[in-house]
Amino acid sequence: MSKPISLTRYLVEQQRVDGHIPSHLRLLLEVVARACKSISQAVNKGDLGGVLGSASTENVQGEMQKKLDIIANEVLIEANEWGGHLAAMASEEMEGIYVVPNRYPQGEYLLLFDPLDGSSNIDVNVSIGTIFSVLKKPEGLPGQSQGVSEQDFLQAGAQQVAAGYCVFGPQTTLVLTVGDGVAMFTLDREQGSFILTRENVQIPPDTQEFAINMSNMRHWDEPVQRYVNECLAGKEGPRGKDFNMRWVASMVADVHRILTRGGIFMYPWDKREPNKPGKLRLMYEANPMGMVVEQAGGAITNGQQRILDIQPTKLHERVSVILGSKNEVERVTSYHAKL
Ligand code: AHM
Ligand code: MG
Repeated sequence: MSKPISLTRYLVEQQRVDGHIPSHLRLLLEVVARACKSISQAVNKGDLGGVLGSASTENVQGEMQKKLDIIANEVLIEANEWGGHLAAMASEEMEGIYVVPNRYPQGEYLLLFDPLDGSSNIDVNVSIGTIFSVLKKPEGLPGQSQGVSEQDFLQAGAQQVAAGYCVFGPQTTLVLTVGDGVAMFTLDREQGSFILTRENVQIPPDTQEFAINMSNMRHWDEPVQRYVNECLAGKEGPRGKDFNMRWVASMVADVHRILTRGGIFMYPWDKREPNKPGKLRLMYEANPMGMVVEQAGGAITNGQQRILDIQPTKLHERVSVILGSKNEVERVTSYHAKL
């Protein structure tokens, strides 16, 4: 049997191949993985660690924070602030950006994260995860100050240099792309390291499985209603085949299933809050998942355009999301075009 390949070795090899990733990006990804290990430990302890339940505070989105949302946010900040690889961080749980303090060296990367996605599942022992996105800080014009601002973060998802997530489920699995396909690493708890378990992950282009919160059906727009109704009609309907449905209510778990066996995931705009483009956040949920999904041969749109082409206008911008098996995503997107 061939020797297991650790995440460290995988990243070192990525660095060697044509200088595929610079050393600071390698360091950054190792630190993010280490933070994910700590978060995984906290998640695993659950009630024994006193980490479940609400923190009685609200985040910038007006959502109640769970204790683990705050713990995971702190773990990521503390792990990443001193290594010299980052200029600043941004998170679902912080209103503004977190600039690396002056006492540490400033790096050239920007890190965005949703520290614990699927918060509603924390207390009920269902899979949750950490999502992360890495951008390069834009180079300032000669004579400009060297500081970092929120504006530096407002780059389209296509500019990401790395992205991924870590799902805390029956196994803890880190999924990563540096723009050269998607690799999965399973946490070996005895060794304390992530081990490469799948490479060149590919999402099948066709599927018979969709994921959407059906309780919102009456609020959706016509194209999404049409698509789901056609799936529900099964063999006798226009699609001529039966569809299965799954909804974990943790994007990380739903996306992980899609990477494993295909499928389509939708969190579309709906009429409950017509002024919001959607529920999910563009910069630290849709964009990183979009990079992973596209690198695995899938697609992601907001119904109108490729999500990775959207120019963000604010850090906590929301977006309608349709992602997964390419042919299904294209079908739903084409229904929007016919409006
Ligand atoms: P969160 O970041 O506050 O946890 O919200 C995002 C989550 C996604 O993981 C998931 O797909 C969705 O919200 C579930 O929403 P709903 O509870 O409406 O089904
Ligand atoms: Mg989230």
